[in-house]
Amino acid sequence: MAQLEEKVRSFAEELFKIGAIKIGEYVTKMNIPTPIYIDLRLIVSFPKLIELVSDIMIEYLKQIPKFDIICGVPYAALPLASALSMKLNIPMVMRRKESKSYGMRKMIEGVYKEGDRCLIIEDVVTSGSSIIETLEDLNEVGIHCSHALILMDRQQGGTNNLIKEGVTMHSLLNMTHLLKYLREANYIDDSTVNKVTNYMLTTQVDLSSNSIPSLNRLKLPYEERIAYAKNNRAQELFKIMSEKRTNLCVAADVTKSDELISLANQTGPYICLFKTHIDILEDFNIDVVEALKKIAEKHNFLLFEDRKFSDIGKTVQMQYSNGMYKILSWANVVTAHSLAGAGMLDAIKHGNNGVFLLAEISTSGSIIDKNYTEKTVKLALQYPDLVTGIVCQNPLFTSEPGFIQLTPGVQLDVEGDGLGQKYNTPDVVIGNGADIAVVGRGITKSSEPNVAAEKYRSLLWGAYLKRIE
Ligand code: 6AU
Repeated sequence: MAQLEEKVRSFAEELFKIGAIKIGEYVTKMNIPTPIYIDLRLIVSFPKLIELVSDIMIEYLKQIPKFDIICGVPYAALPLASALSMKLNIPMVMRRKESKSYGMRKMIEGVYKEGDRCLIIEDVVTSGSSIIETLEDLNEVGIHCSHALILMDRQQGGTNNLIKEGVTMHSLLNMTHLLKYLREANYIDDSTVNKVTNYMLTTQVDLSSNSIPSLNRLKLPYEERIAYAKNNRAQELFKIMSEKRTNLCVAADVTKSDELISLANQTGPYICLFKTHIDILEDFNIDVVEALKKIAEKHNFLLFEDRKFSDIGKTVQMQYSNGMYKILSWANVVTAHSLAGAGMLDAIKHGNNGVFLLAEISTSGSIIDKNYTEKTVKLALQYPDLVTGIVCQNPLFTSEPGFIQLTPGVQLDVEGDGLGQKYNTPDVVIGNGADIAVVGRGITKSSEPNVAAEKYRSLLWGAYLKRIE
């Protein structure tokens, strides 16, 4: 047994030496930031290491009941499963990641029969979700699996999640032992051990609950949410918001270019987003947006055209790029309605830009219902690279810290505008989940927009600090 432990220790050290263990700021497959990243795909380039791993695996097999076939979870575990299959002379099957679009659309390749007992091989387990996907495909064709042999258990809930599926997990190495061996070899220091241990304990993934409690966006500071955002503009916004200490977007709904430019100059120091309805300008000229771009750069905010695209993809594409406003050439983010569905989102995907999808509207008598709102949120979450956030009035996606809730309809001491608009105070909207609040007439109608902007910024920021406390 001591000999086996020495082999496992040397396996851990080798992993570090080949660069398969990375310490720093990374993100896991489930989009959770992590201070340690383990990339076992690298070991395909080190045959001696595969040999060592297969020897250790064979030792572990003594604890596992007999099986008829082996299946590796694609892709990282495939070379390990092949090595084991050859050493033991036990056949292997392979699970496809996607089914073929031709032929028999089989998910499991290789020879097997109903009732075969299978051992699943996996490299790293966090939640166990990849093993569960493989298990489902194997079960579908009548193959039974009750044991999985894995190289590395991150100890973040995988064991429990798999037990619920009837699978016992056997791991060669777990995070506790990995940290111990690396510390003893002086590859890492005590502070790394503490940081990773603390992370492991606080970031447990329970696949049977719909949300991950530690990922409540309402409680996370903006700077910590950068790591969860997939859309570049969302990342930029979180950065600007943290640096400038502002979650204020001004809605610059004015009809003259010089007024628009003056508003940008006056409110610039206090905002993260400058929102326009460019088509309400009576004297539009492309120079206006050139001027706005310069002010945005000077004061570090993003330009946001509230175009509320809603047509078929092809038309939206032209509305976005062409015409006299050439929105794509200057707006960093835009708004869109979700009613045309995924095709419209595919059509407006452009480089770095971002979209806020409208899931709720701030007017009384709106005909948007719960079903539409839920479908919009679902659609938005399917486009994390494109969607910066969601325009809404309620905390609809609290377990998705990478997306931004943008809430308009904010003004102090006013309940409505007589045309359907409903207002809430900064405290109320931040309490209702807003990450960025949009203030229009509360600022634009003030005799001193700079003073009003600073007042709203300070109130909104205070409410946010209270929320994350
Ligand atoms: O503060 P106000 O009422 O002067 O301005 C609110 C701004 C306007 C609206 O077009 C916009 O916010 N808006 C939106 C957005 C941003 O899409 C959605 C919504 O539900 N309500 C709303 O007022 O520029």
